[in-house]
Amino acid sequence: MQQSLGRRCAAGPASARGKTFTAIAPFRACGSRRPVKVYAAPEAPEGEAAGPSFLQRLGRVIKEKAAGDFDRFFAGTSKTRERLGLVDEMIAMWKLEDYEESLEELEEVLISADFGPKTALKIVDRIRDGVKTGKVKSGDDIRVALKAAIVELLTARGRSSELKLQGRPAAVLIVGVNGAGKTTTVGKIAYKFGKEGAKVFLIPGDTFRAAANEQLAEWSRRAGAEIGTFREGARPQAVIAQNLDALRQRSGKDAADTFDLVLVDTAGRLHTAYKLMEELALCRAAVSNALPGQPDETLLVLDGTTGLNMLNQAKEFNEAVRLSGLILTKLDGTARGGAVVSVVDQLGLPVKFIGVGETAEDLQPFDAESFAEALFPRSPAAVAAK
Ligand SMILES: Nc1nc2c(ncn2[C@@H]2O[C@H](COP(=O)(O)OP(=O)(O)OP(=O)(O)O)[C@@H](O)[C@H]2O)c(=O)[nH]1
Ligand SMILES: [Mg+2]
Repeated sequence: MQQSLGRRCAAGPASARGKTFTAIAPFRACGSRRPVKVYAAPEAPEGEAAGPSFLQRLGRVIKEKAAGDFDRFFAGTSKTRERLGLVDEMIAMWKLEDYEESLEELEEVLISADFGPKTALKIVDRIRDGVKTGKVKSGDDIRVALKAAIVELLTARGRSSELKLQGRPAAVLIVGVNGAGKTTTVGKIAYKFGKEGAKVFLIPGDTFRAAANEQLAEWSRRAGAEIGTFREGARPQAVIAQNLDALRQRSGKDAADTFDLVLVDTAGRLHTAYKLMEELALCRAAVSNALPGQPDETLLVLDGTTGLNMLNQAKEFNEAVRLSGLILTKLDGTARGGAVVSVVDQLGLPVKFIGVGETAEDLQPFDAESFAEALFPRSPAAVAAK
């Protein structure tokens, strides 16, 4: 309740870029028991209907602009594809009269390629339906049906791969296990949005080690973003709160100090470490307390090479901080993309971005069709026949 009230207060309807935030909404209006001030929505320019905000539009632009770097994406599903090579063999030997046997084999192959038993069964059931209704007859029909089933699972709860940013500033909390690629992803997102003209602020929420701050500071230089104050060994929730408080005071005084986007980096933690997960929930609360309705996005960074363990990670992180989406990194390596289908299917969380390298440019919006295509590329013969 408090959150939705807060969101209404914090969200800005108009094209906010460059506009002065004239009023500070009183805290009571937002239903908060804490005396926090909230960024008020700017007035919509006269004659202009309240459309999507600057950041909302930006999320879309970034999605549209990204040129699909197909080669790297293809390389990125290599581990899964290696195993899915068996699908090609199965398709080559496909006989409609023995379809039950073939579908059982297909299910096993999908499980071995990290799709997980539940999701593998769902996919195979869809193909079975296709066989029964006469839509799937040949081996090639299976390939088409497989891709369609995967795209369907990946998009069942909408194709919301763009970031949903509504507040000003909009806050994005980045979480994940150790070494998943969180800090790198924070840097890449800052770079992407900065390039489009957004004013980005980074919060060094990994207080565990000084090197984490140095790494983020380096990204802030590359991305042209400002970085907040770091305190090694301090409680991360306190550092987040302190930084947001300082931001609020600055923007209250000077509109030029108002940021569009705040990205909060956090320390890596094992999803099974209860105390650390509790700490993460407090980090999220620190963001909501300072900016009611925020974070607009809480994103789990998953190392694409992890395999099905990512499902357990996603479940635990979701429980602790209510995730809004996933970012899949290291798809340029020996990634095991099959598992992500399972995570999306079972948790209903969209994949927002994929990481395909270590540089600032190596972040792409997720596209379900390209992903399915990467998992089951058409055979060279089929491509030539087209
Ligand atoms: N190849 C490749 N490497 C990546 C990608 N994303 C991150 N990395 C690398 O993975 C390593 C770990 O990345 P970090 O961003 O430090 O990961 P982190 O989750 O912040 O790590 P901790 O803070 O220690 O938990 C670094 O060497 C990154 O350069 C990616 O998409 N592709
Ligand atoms: Mg880090």
